[in-house]
Amino acid sequence: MNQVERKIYFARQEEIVAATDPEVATALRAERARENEGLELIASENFVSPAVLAAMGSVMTNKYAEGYPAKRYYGGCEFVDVAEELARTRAKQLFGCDHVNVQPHSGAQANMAVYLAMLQPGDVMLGMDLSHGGHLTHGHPLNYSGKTFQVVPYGVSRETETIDYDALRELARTHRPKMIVCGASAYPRIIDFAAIAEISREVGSMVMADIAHIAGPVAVGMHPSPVPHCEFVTTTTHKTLRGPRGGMVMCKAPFAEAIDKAVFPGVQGGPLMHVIAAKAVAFAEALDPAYKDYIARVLHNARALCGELQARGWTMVSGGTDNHLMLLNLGADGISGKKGEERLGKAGITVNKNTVPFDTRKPYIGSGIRIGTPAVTTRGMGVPEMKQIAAFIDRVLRSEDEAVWAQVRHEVEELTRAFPLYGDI
Ligand code: DSN
Repeated sequence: MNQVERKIYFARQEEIVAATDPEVATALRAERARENEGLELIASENFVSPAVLAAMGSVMTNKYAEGYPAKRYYGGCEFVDVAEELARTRAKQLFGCDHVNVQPHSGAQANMAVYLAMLQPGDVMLGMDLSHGGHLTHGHPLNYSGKTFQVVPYGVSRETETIDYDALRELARTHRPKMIVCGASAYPRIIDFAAIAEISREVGSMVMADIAHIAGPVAVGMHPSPVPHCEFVTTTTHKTLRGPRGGMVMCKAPFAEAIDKAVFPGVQGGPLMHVIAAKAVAFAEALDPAYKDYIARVLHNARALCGELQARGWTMVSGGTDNHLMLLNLGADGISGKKGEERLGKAGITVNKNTVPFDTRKPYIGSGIRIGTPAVTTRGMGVPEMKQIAAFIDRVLRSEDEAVWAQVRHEVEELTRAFPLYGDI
């Protein structure tokens, strides 16, 4: 689809909505303009292809299909079965797993299904602390995982700000968890899944690796895969994987039945068949050699952006990045992550505030900002643009002057105009 065709396609889509609901159509148009005109640096966001979007906005949203292909509780499932089978086959090919369930509506529900399948309330679980880069569903006290299981958090070392595998081993030996949960939502370094699996074997526990953020690099072999080492691997499908918003669970063959039962009827009812169709499309795209090239550019851009920010004097958690994201530590005495996020937002640069390891500020304020390159790379940006973006971020974070932020916003719009997304508005 070329730019003109995209423009017509999206204008038509909005026109169809506008005929029934002008208010929602206005919001759709405004969101498309926001995505087009700004710099999207939220590490967990991306821009899906028109094919993925079209599959999501398709008639498959009309269909109830509780159950699994060829074993449904509703009639008329022959075509949604095709979509789900394609998604399953392609996911297996992409990650080399024994079994996959593509029905989880989100990453949180994928994780919940694994816990439901394998753990009993009160069981001991090791999970990475949210403030060290983990995830709410890895045992945070405010999340069902933390409320249901006895969670022992692990984290990064104060010196290196990278995962402290020795401390993790000690915790595992002391607490003998039933499950070790690894993976992260704000961790810029390679995760040694083989080492964690070795610890789990030593203490007789299982491992669940949540690769929501790094699924893309894992799929193309640019991050070590947890699949050979871990009993369970969960992911979302919309981050580096660049598919529709959703989740999935991969597992070793002996757990296949338990996982399927945990997803349905355990934690979910009817699957979102339009989203599953879009997952199938996204997996086909990820199997194309062009996707490997895309991930290589995401990683290259992250290193370039990180290096350029460091050269301008900014501190990065762990001193750099090996993946698609970096965590800029604004410092306990500097402006907060919240202020940084707000300021950059005024300049048309979207990031999210984040705690940094051993942060003294609350999560809603935070001392860091998380920055990722998947979305800007999808737009076609490369190293020269990363240098420009680093300069924008530097100017905005160092200035109290709204006029400077407005000037950067103007320059951001100029830059993004050269990389149109979904057709110009
Ligand atoms: N909200 C996701 C992220 O931004 O990383 C994690 O669930």
